[in-house]
Amino acid sequence: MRCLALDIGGTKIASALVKNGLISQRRQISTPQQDAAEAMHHTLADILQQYQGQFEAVSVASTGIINNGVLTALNPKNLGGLAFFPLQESIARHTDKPIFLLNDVQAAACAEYQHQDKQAVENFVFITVSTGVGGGIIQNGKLLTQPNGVAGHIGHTLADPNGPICGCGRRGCVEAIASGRAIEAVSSQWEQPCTPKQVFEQFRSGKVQAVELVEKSAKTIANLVADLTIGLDTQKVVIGGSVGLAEGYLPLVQQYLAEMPHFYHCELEAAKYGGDAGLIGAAAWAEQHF
Ligand code: ADP
Ligand code: BMX
Ligand code: ZN
Repeated sequence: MRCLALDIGGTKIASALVKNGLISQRRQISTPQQDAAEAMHHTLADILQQYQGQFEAVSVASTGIINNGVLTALNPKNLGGLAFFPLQESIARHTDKPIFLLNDVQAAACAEYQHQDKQAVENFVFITVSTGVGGGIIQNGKLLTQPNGVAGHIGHTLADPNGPICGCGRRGCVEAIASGRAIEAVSSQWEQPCTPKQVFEQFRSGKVQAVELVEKSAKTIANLVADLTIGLDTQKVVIGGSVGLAEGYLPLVQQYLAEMPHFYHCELEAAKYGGDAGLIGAAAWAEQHF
């Protein structure tokens, strides 16, 4: 089946045709941050138009809680204030092909789990460190999506009760400390304001304030991995997202995890599909449910 796959994140929207796990005609645009609902309707219309006549199904991996065809943002700040969006209906205006919807990180988990030895790894988690921090949990070989699409929102577990208020309204979430947006919230206030990409360049050249900021994020993710391991008997964690995949980040998470008692240890690696895990996973999900 030829699938039009979309990956809607807080920073970028990727689209591509996927057949037999192979990507073609990949495109990428920035996620609208102004008049977010109207802009999202237009963006989806444009994408559907670009690929018209070339697909048998549409599958969307999107940031947010995806349930009953609707996107509900746990952290609306990640989507230009968009808290609610009728994703299924918006796409159905432009195609009569079947439509499949899934959270972006649940989709990435689907993609990466395809490569695991299913006998050896029954409990698996994908963590993205990107605009936010998200998760896709596979338990006993099955992706957790039911009953409300919420499972996996581990970016909103507690990292520091005295930490900053998260966009979800709770204080001290992992996402409020470790995500790209959290890094930017700090680095944009520096005497010489920086983007997260620049923070990582400075981290790699040893600049103290950048090293401290990246270390704080990596330590928070290492603790999240430890909590998953001890709470769910997670056997392997794969990391993705532009922060998660930034050079030097994963070794730091691995180092912090290795410093913990052995009960908390878990195999950790980078996403094989890199920034395409959401697209590949969306297509795989559609194949499984076609
Ligand atoms: P999305 O959240 O839309 O899926 P990404 O995975 O690209 O998108 O994550 C976006 C976040 O990653 C932003 O906060 C951005 O500033 C940050 N970022 C982008 N490129 C890099 C990089 N090379 N190194 C570190 N952080 C990056
Ligand atoms: C947020 C949440 C998750 C999402 C995660 C990563 C919203 C809008 N999104 O925790 O659903 O999976 O971010 O999303 O509440 P990304 O945009 O960083 O890829
Ligand atoms: Zn939160």
